[in-house]
Amino acid sequence: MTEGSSPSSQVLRTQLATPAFPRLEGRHPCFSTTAEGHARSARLHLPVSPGCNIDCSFCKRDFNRRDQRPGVAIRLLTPDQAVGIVERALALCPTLSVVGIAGPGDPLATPHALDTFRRVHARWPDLILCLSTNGLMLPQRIDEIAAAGVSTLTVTVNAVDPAIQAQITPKIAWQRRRLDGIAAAERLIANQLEGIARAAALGMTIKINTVLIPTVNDDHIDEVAAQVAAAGARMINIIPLIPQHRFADLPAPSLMARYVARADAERHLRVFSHCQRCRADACGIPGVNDYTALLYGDDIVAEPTFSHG
Ligand code: CLF
Ligand code: SF4
Repeated sequence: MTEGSSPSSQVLRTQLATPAFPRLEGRHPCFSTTAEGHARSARLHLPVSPGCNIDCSFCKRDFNRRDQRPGVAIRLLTPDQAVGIVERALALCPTLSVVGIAGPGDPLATPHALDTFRRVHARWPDLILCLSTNGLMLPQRIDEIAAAGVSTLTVTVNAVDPAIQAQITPKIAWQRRRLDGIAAAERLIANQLEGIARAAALGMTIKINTVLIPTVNDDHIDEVAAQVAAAGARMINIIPLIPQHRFADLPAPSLMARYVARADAERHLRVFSHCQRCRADACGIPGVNDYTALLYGDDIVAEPTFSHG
């Protein structure tokens, strides 16, 4: 038997040819799983969420025109301005089918994201609405999220073991108090898993973003994938750490470490492998075209780094 027709390569070919989410295939770049599907439609990110309620060790939020990474935008938009940007983006970008909110901070830490989604959904009910969050506020906000028209959800889950999570996110703001260390980690993990389960019960399609952090969570990916799959997630995106902020001295994961992590995750979930680590104001087909500069009338020069996705 040649390598090209081995059982494992046949499984891979079948997976690549079979949409995991038929309703979203070709319409949502981050929930399309065939070779062509993810490059067929565009997403627009609306940077309406200024603040965050947790403190990740790899996160460096900023407003600039250069960094090509989550957590960065040219400027913050009000919900009103965001509606104007959607109108402009629809005129500029013919394949636009998804409006997402993914920062620059956490979309559930302030009310602007849900306010924006409600306005966009009322005016363009056919657009797919996509939310990316750290999950701390998911259980409290899930009914509002569903009512606003959000159908695809990404939750960033970097660990399900509090001892590991406490290294990644050493403090959080919860119910007007600060929680540190293990207490913070336990609360965040519990809310993430409960939020995923409740979103799944409401019919949302859920992807997990997991930042692969050498020496911190690289031996833990199997467990993360197992627990989020059991909670109701359908896909996982393993994002290599770009060392910055308190993790500036860690190495970026090697190609082999990324392969092993994806293989570990694949035991439990479909693995998304086309992530472009988008800015909080990205517009276009990820990795194919970018209308952001035209949309805002500004030049953007790419400089790859990473924080929240
Ligand atoms: Fe945006 Fe994220 Fe929705 Fe996609 S991005 S909120 S799920 S519409 Fe996609 Fe960009 Fe990777 Fe995110 S390529 S960073 S996974
Ligand atoms: Fe908040 Fe996301 Fe930054 Fe973490 S990565 S501190 S969740 S904005």
